Amino acid sequence: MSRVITGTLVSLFLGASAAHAATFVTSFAGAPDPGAIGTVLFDFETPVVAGQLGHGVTIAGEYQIYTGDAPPNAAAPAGDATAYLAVPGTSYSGFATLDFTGLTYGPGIGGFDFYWGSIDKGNRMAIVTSTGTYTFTGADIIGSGLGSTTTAQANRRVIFDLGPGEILQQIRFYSDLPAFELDDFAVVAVPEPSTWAMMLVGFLSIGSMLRRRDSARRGGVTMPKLTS
Ligand SMILES: [Ca+2]
Ligand SMILES: [Ca+2]
Repeated sequence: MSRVITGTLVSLFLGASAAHAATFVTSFAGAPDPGAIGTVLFDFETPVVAGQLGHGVTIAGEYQIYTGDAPPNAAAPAGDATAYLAVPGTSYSGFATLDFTGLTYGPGIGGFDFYWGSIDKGNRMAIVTSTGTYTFTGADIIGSGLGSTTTAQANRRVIFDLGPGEILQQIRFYSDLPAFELDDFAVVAVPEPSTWAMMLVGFLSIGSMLRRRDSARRGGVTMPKLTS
């Protein structure tokens, strides 16, 4: 099964069953990036002007966009030769905030994923949503190999899911060590009501068809005649 389908199913499953909380779902080994699950909104190839990342999302705080290694401030995510985001980018520690409150993308975000380079113990993220603030550290994602700039273990595509009706407001990226590096931030759209309605109609049609078939089969059976 393709990762995209798996990711969608994971998202649908969690969306239907999880509590209203941002959740770390899973991650895939990188070096290079195994590829986005959702639609890439930010690849950081376009210069950021006045904090505008695109799609109504802004970035503020301490960050730099680099291409390639930038010692001692940042290292390119393994296998990534393109521009990427580094926090803080020019100092030892700091944070940057992505603000999604002005998001203009589609029907809303049901989950998101990105390629996280050289996952460090000093890396932390806070996901601020309509239901609360949820924090994750590099150690929550991988148990060992922290900070490696080359291994598949420490360079991963990480996937987060939002609960039903939960609205993403901000993601804050922190680093107490240089640095928090990421690229190709992607989102999975919340299924539109019309999509759910079509799926429901489909299920009901199949159910109805099976009931009719079952009924016809029972009606068509010749019962053995009882003779006295
Ligand atoms: Ca890029
Ligand atoms: Ca790092």
